[in-house]
Amino acid sequence: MSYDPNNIFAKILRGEIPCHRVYEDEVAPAFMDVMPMVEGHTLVIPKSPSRNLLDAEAKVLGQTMAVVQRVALATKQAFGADGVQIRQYNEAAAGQSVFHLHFHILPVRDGESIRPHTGTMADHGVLAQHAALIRAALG
Ligand code: DGP
Repeated sequence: MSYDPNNIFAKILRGEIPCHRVYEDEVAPAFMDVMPMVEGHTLVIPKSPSRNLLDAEAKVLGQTMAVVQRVALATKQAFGADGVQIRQYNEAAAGQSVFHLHFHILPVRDGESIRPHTGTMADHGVLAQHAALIRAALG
């Protein structure tokens, strides 16, 4: 299957759709997931187009993981989490619904349960507050 440049994350990258951005460099932006599985659920998406990990360039994967690590540390600090889960889905059969490579960052506290992947839309005011916490942690 080929890359569709009209997917929702490509539109976010082009600035056609708003998002609650927490970070951006030449490799990848990070922004709040609108259907968070936990408080602070953030997405990192490389600027370079690929459907998912399976068709991404190895160099892009390496560069993107450095951003994932940086944002993971910030979400952990911002939400007082005890750990961070990284999730990434490849193709619909494996749970992928947006076909531009992305990494889910889930800061998790001890004993906290993670909501289902296909959740409900969060309040935008709350997402804005959470994004501000992560930006502050990023310094
Ligand atoms: P998946 O492709 O299954 O890894 O999940 C896509 C995720 O993207 C899902 O957690 C919900 C989130 N999402 C879907 N549409 C939007 C959107 O327009 N903006 C943002 N920020 N997140 C979105």
